[in-house]
Amino acid sequence: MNSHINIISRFKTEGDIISVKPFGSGHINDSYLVTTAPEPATNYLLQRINHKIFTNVGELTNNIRRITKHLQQKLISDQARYGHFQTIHLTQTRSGGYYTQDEEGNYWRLYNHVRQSRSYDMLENPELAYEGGKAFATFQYLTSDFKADTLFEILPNFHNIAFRLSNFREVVRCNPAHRVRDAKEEIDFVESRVEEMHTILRLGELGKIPLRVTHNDTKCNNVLFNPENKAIAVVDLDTVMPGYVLYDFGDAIRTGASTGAEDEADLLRVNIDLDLFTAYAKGYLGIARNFLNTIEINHLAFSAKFMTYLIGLRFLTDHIDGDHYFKIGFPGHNLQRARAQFKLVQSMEEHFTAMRDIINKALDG
Ligand code: GN1
Ligand code: MG
Repeated sequence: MNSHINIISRFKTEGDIISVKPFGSGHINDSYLVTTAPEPATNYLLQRINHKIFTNVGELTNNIRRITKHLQQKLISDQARYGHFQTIHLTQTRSGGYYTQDEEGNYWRLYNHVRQSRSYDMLENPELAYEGGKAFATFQYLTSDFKADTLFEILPNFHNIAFRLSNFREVVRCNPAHRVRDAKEEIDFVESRVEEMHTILRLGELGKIPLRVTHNDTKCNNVLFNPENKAIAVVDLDTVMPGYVLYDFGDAIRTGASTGAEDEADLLRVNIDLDLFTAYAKGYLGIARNFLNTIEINHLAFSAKFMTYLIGLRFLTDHIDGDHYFKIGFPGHNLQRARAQFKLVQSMEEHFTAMRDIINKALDG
């Protein structure tokens, strides 16, 4: 805690620090909740940025500053409309920047943390899913007048299936951790769906779906809820980049409408939950139907299948590569995650007609 306090002291904070504790379930950065007293002094989220992945911390910070400023301005100018929706923001350092580097070369930043807020690794009921859908649609709407191509592309090709498949095949070919033999079934699963999974990329290349500002990590635990379980903010802004909204919709369904955890070992427990899917789609489309085009709308159900496949593919690639990217809790964790994702893809395949019908109904309702 002492070294953390030393880092925190470089930022312009309010109140006295009471505790600094590991926080959240992110797979990339290290996060700590910093509580302060007396109320209403701000609480904070201290983060050590994984600079092996986010190699350009300056541009990363610049993107976040620009987006959060934009959100803040929109929320202030139309408070009545957005009610309790708010944005997180970076805390300034005493020397005027928005991150600091320690003696070992690690980069640190400090966000405000909304008091009494919480997030869910899985959405437990349709009311939460509805709120989740509203939150990500609101984020998209609020950033719809922000010029997407002025954002720095922090992680190029992030959801580009051709790029991800080419990495995957290269890792399978090199087999650096000798894990290919035990992942045969999963490798076949990937290869048997390759054609269909290029759909969104092709639509983009044909100019049928626009590049917009997208969040690119719309896991349901990136929505903050207040004690009344109303969604109040979207967090984790590292991957805000130009992208297709289908990526954001699909990724949210992957975690927000599954009956199992992202790394559930018992695959019988992993299925698409159509009630959660219905609720999310209603919350989302209530706002987003006003700005999405028909092709985007027609591919919403598919996007859930696609993003679940894509993230499963990334977990599988990292497993075969020897676990260099995602933090793991135990050996084989990435393979277990990949299996859970692929089971969820299968469940979506089985319920695909129902998923499309749900989208169509949500459009009318
Ligand atoms: C990573 O660290 P976290 O949990 O916010 C990853 C996402 C994946 C997600 C899977 C920069 O996000 O793309 O969807 O894990 N972030 C990065 O849970 O790769
Ligand atoms: Mg993230």
